[in-house]
Amino acid sequence: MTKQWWQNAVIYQIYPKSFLDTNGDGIGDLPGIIKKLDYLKDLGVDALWLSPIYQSPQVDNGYDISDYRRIDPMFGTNADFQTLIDQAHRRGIKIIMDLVANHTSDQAAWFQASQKSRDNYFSDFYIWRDPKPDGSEPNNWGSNFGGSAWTYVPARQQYYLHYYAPGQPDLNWENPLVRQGIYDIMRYWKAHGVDGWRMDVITSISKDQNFPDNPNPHGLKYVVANQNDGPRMHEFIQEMHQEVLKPFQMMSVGESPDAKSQDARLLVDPSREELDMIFTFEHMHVDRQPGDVNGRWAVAPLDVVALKHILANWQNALRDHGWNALYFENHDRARTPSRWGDAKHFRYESTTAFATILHGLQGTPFIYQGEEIGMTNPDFELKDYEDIELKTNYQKLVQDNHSISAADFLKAARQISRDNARTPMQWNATSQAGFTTGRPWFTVNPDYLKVNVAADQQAAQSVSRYYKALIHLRHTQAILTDGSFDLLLPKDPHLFVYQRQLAGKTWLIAANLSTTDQDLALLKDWRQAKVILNNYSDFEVATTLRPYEAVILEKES
Ligand code: TEU
Ligand code: CA
Repeated sequence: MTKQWWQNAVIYQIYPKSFLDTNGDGIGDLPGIIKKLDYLKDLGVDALWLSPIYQSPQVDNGYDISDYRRIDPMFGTNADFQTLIDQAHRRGIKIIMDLVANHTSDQAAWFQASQKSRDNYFSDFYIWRDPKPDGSEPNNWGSNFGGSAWTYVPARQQYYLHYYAPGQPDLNWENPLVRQGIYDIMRYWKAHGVDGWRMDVITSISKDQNFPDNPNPHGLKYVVANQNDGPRMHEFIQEMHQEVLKPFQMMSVGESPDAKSQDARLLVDPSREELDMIFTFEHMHVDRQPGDVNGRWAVAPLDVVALKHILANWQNALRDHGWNALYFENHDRARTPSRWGDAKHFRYESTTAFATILHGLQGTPFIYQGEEIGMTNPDFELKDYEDIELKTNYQKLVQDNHSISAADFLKAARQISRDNARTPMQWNATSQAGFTTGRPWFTVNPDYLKVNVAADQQAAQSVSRYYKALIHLRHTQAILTDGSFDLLLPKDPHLFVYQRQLAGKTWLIAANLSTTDQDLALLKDWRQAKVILNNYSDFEVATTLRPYEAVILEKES
């Protein structure tokens, strides 16, 4: 099978607000991204996914869009974005935009019209329901950002649905005019040169039209559950494929919070003509207590066996029936060395060990800004955080439910909260890490004097040099894109080891994901092997891997 461009690609995610500020207002901007295109080219990435840059009231950092055809002035102008597309293309770098199609901002023209009355052209663009006879919400659905998923509007004497903030009303995909409106937006940006889409919570677009109460095992007032994979989801995605993705040849990677490896094929098997790839959340849940009322704030130590099991299942399930999107970090996830590794004692080693494991798999690797220099979680206090998810969940769980203490919530926030990834990019050791000459919109991680691009590039142990090597392998070694996959030692609680094979070549990819030496007896069969990559400069094939030691070895058969 001939490969699509994205199957040989490494994609870099930019969170524009925190990337580089060029006008001193403390907010990253499009000229900042343009300025760093040579940096990104040098890193070797093939495409950039930009988190939303459209006009937005910023209730959820741009995931609440009020005008899908206009760049938010805080990021620059539409002309700046055109320059970015053109300059990126000149360097052979593709541009992927974030499509937020499950919901808009409440300031979007569609919603402004829709909320006015029950009988205008836009009345049915959103999901409106009558109150219950006692005036309360239509059902017990909860918002991801706390409280009910329904907000009452007196002008209509009805509630509208929002899975996220009240400022993020859910679109009514049952309405064909809504669907065509979204496809129009996609074609508009295609005309400007955009190459593909990352689709925000795309699996939430179809809702059960009976709007049944969610099961309520913990006896809560509002329950967040069953937001994905609604009855018409596949139909809607297939329609989008026919209307836009196929005729305009746009790449797609959909966010799919509930997808498990068994059902992933339904979204990404090419024969079904839906999406190219999906982001699963399954492997993001390997450090939480299952079934806990506090959800993702009920943190637990990393379960390496579960991580291996999940990633291996995805490798096997999608072989010849789809393609994996490989990621550990993004703007909703914490920094891997802090979350799963040891940022204090083994920052370089643990960052590169997890990178080796991820980039050795079949699929398209995604790198989140700062990941390539091993950025870490800041140890903030509660007052320092900005994120609406964190604030609303604190209110709900600590102050209303009393199901977690303030101290434990803070501990969890430092471990897994979304803000960990959103601190400004650390370019150098000058004031504000070189991110801005002004006051940054969000506190720079105090470790920037040590952890920054300039320092990393000079360092003997350079995380970015290691990432460059991984990206180079992805571009030159067919075994990474096509080779078979076999997980070894599935039950070992510390070692992540697997083999890839193609055309008489075998690669052993092995990492010790612990802080102590671990025996790996099978290495004795690899004494003659060629070392493709390693993260300890004095690596020799022995039968022990040191803390977070990682290696890729090659044998000809
Ligand atoms: O995320 C969807 C989503 O499920 C997360 O918000 C979730 O709450 C978090 O990852 C913890 O599990 C997408 C965007 O990536 C996110 O930034 C937005 O806030 C959200 O949709 C709403 O648009
Ligand atoms: Ca700026």
